Amino acid sequence: MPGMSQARAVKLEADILGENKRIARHNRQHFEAHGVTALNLVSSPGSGKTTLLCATIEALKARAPRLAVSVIEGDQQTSFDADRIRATGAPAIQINTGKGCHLDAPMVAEAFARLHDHDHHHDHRDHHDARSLLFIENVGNLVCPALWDLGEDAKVAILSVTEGEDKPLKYPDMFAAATLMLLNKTDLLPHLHFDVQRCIEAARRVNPAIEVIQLSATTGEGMGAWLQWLEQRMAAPA
Ligand SMILES: Nc1nc2c(ncn2[C@@H]2O[C@H](COP(=O)(O)OP(=O)(O)O)[C@@H](O)[C@H]2O)c(=O)[nH]1
Ligand SMILES: [Mg+2]
Repeated sequence: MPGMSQARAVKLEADILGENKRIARHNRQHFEAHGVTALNLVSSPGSGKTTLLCATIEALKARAPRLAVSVIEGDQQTSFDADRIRATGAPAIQINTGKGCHLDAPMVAEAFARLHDHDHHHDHRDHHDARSLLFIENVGNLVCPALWDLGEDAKVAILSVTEGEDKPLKYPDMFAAATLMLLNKTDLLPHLHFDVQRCIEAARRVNPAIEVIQLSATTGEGMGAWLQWLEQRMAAPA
């Protein structure tokens, strides 16, 4: 940074991360107090996060009609993804990070407060005792979002089969931070040279405890296992 000593830059970075941790802790307590299971979806751009979210919301409408689901969308620009989510009927708040490559805990705190206001104004159903789901779609980026705690219950890494089975080894921080890896676009496997077992081994090498579900957001194959995972996570939050 021009005009700044290295030591000062390092101190500034540590302060920002420390402040983020403090607000992430606050978010976590706030989610817990509201019975919210918050999941932070991280991946490279185009792995299918928004497609999967829309399919998940539609499937949950049939499977758990009383479950409240809301979404915080992070992108550098545009509100395209929030518009796609709102088309399903679920409330969505778009955050634009501009030059930023990840969401941080203060952004999520602010967006959650706006979602909550929305809920109070427009939804008079009494679901305050029930658990609800909050999906946070992070900025598409396999590096930076790994560093930032948002106060989520778990990070879910989405890797699509078109990206190559070596990605967990190339971007280990992300897969080390994730509780679950969703291997998406399995409908495309017949057209690719992608070794599913090698990919799972790569993920387990950086994170032996990582859970893996293979699915296709477009055909719905494997969605049942993902919905079951969500239900278990809500029943036994961290
Ligand atoms: N074949 C196939 N395409 C998918 C699947 N999921 C998403 N896509 C496509 O991948 C592209 C990027 O999806 P999107 O949901 O916008 O990804 P995001 O950037 O991670 O939110 C779109 O053209 C989707 O239609 C899938 O399971 N199979
Ligand atoms: Mg998206």
